[in-house]
Amino acid sequence: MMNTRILLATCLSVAVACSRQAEPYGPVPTPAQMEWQQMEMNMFVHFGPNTFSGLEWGTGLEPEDLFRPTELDCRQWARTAKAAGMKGIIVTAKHHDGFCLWPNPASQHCVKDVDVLKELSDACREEGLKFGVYISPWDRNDPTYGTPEYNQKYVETLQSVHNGTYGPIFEHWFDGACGEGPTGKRQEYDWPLFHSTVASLQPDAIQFSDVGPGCRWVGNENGHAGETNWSTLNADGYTPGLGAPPTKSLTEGDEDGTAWIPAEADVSIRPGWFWRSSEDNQIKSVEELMDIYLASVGRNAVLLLNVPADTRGKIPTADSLRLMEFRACRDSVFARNLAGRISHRQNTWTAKVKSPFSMVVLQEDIRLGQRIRSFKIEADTDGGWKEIAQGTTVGYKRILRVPETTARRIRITVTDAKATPILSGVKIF
Ligand code: FUL
Repeated sequence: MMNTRILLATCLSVAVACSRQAEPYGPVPTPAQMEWQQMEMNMFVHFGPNTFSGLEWGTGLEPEDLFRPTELDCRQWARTAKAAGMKGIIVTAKHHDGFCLWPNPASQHCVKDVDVLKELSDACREEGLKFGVYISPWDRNDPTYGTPEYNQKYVETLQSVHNGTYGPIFEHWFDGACGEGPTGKRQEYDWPLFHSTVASLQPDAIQFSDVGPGCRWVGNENGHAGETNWSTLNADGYTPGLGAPPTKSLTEGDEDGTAWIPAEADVSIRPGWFWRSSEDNQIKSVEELMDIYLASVGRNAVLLLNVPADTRGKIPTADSLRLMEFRACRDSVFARNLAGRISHRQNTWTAKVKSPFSMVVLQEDIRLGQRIRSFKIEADTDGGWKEIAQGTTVGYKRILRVPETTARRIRITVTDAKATPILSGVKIF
């Protein structure tokens, strides 16, 4: 009887402890958002009439035959992205000039004898990459832009891309930009209709915009998330574009945000988004790319790195080489985890460590919600425990570059959290 009671009590307390631990706190990612977050780094490819005109924002008046790549090779894009360590490619299927890189039944302003989306989606599948699309709502070519009719055309455009012709689409980019100016056309976008169209055809597609619902713009085009970066956002009452949340919320999220809308940091490897020969010598250095990586992936965001295709329809050799150097650099920095077995007591995690080290990588189990508000990192050096870094949020991944440190042990203490903190990873490099 006694044993049974003890057994029962033990079972109960374990169950309580486990269920308490496993209880999610606040908003949590959907399985598709979780998968998306784990991709960490994707390639953006800007390609279209602007590649041939040298403009960043085409006028929409470009003749269709301006777009004439001489050696279009989407397999080369996919091989390059894969070798660079990217997990997916997002292409500008339609930029602001309205030109469609696929034969869009809802538009006359399209490619004539090639379907770039077909080539690229096939290439991505062959290389094991995911395929995504950017389809600009702002359209400088469509004569109906500025009238309710345009919303219907845009929906037909979405349908023709998301109807399965190009397989599963992992991310849909709703760009909020519109440069019409005070005397320009004003379009009342039917955002709920746009979002529900994509959701009904591709339920797992992460919908990017200033307010999600899948992921949010990070509020700048430098590839930098905030040092504090919550994956939660208060999106109610805001819309993409002019009605976007304040930049601080985009960059840092909202600690008390009611929806899980994590940040995506987009940036170009060149000064412009589209290729132009005059920028061939301005490709970002490996140091710049590493800084971007640490400020995006290292701050709980997904990095979307733009590498534009040239007039041949290929990723230029110089950009591709830089991507390989960037990969080699990451591989060497993160080659070997120097942390030994980790012991955990309350809000503190301690590990033996091989020295010297200069990077600390922390991860929270975000399936249970983002909880950590602040933490500190200490090293057990010859002079005793010494604080080497402190930070605010962790989220899916936080990478801290610390002064090169020689120590016997390392200790991470969560100094403030919304609920019991759960670190799922502590690695030292
Ligand atoms: C912006 C656009 O206006 C740029 O041309 C570029 O496509 C960038 C990624 O988004 O809003």
